[in-house]
Amino acid sequence: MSNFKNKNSFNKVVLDIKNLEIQGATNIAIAAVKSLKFILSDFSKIESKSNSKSNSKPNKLISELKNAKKKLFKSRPTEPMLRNALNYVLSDVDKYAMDETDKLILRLNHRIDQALEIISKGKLEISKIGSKKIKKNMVVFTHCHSKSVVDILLLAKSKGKKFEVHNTETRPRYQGRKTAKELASHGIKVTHYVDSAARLALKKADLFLIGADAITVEGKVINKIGSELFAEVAKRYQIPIYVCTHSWKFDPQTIFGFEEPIELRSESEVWPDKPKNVKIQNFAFEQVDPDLISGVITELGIYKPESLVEELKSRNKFMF
Ligand code: RI2
Repeated sequence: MSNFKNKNSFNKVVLDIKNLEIQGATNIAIAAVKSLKFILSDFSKIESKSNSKSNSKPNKLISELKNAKKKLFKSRPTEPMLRNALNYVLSDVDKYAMDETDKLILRLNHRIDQALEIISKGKLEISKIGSKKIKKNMVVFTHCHSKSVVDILLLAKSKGKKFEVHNTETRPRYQGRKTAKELASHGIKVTHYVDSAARLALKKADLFLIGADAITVEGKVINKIGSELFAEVAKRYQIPIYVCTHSWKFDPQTIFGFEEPIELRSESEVWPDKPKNVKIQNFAFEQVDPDLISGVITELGIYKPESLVEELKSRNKFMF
């Protein structure tokens, strides 16, 4: 990209996603789709400068976009929503290789706006459906920071529902603190626990809400490390577990036998000055077995994990 500023801006988004400055699967997908606009605006400038060749072919633009997609895909490996959102914008870009560049730029900007609108409307639907699960005087347990879960709780609060939240700090990046701060700032009573005290929190809970980073064809939900551990405990105390997520978290590649990669993050995130001969395993996520999940709250409605995949095949055809 010729415009150094925009190239920096695109690369900064990739870095911010990688180091969790931009956190949460939905926010990551939104930031990735928006970052394509930096590339398109560079090419618009080139086009307007060389307006003598206004019918230039977009092959350079198309290859820049494909490189950008690869960089964004690599920024966090367990994020099918990022991949699905970028594919929604770019999957048929080769079809327009004979278009004029400026026409393709217009088309892609429109496609980006459509993707952002689908995600935004989906977030609202998830909040509306999920907030109905919050009953008066409930204790809700949650882990990590899921904007989908937080938005459900904030909407329930705005409807005058009285409930409290018990949540875990979520080592090593402490995303649970983000949840606690956000909920408390809206007047929701929050009790915060270290991760290893989650059983004490769950014993008091009526409902367990978590987000998701990925859903596989088998209906497995991949979410922050600790989710399956806490789901096992919740099962023991017969606490219903609902996953709150946009349907674009489904990974269509898992239909063809691909395993969703589980991101392994740096040892230094856990113990910066660890002894040389100590190995640290810092998996960001783990799989939650579909049998432990009461339902998946999506913008399409609430489904058992396995039946969600069938619904997706008819509703999100661009993925298949
Ligand atoms: P929303 C987060 O991962 C958590 O695992 C959270 O449950 C999930 O993304 C979904 O978040 P990280 O970015 O899409 O903290 O619901 O590694 O915001």
